[in-house]
Amino acid sequence: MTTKPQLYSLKMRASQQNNHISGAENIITEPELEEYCLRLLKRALQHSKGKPDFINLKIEAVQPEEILTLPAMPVHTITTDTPEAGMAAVRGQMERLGLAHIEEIMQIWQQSYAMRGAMLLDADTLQRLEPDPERGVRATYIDAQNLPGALAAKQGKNHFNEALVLATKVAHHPNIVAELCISDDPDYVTGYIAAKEIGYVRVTTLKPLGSPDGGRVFLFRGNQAELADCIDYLQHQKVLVQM
Ligand code: PML
Ligand code: MG
Repeated sequence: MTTKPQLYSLKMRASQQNNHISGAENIITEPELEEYCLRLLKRALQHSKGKPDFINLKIEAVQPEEILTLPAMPVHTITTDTPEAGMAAVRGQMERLGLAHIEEIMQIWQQSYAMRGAMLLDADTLQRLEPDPERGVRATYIDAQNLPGALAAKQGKNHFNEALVLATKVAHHPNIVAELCISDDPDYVTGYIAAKEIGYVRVTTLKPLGSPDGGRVFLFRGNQAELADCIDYLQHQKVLVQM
């Protein structure tokens, strides 16, 4: 009888004087662990945001029955040449979703640039919903499923693949209305708006090249019990995404 190898969640986060530099994660088998630890360590040490003075590698066992497997969201691309045109494209998608308070949400999005995690915002009352507003909420315990076509998502930094994995997990929760994202990497200007109704809509220019500004907002609609469920899902549910 052959036994399946033990699965592990591996997470890396790196910072410099408490400022976030880089974070990444995988869900992998025991034989892959050494290789992926090295990959994430190299990634922490070679980031365009600077040299970290703190690197944390966290390894936790995961049981197969704890994992939810989801198909990746459909992807669409809107090509824009300037941040202004990019932001206008995001506004257009928010209109398609029937969101009220679009301008307010666009303003509040900028407050997420200083946060470690994402902002969780009530889509209608605009109330901030994170238990710790400085830390924000983290959508974590995610990876691309280990299929041959998905290896690019697991090996080396691939902004698009990693974001599609995260966005697929986030949008799957019934009380998430949409997600807005700009990368905090100075050399990456493509961002997205994602939602169940519209899929993952990439917008190719959302900020000027060289800008370190970036952050995520998860728009929520629901009651208190649904909020608790949503935060627990985002932070604890293990998810593998079929790319
Ligand atoms: C990040 O750097 O964490 C966010 C990446 C956004 C990727 C957008 C895309 O290329 O589709
Ligand atoms: Mg980054």
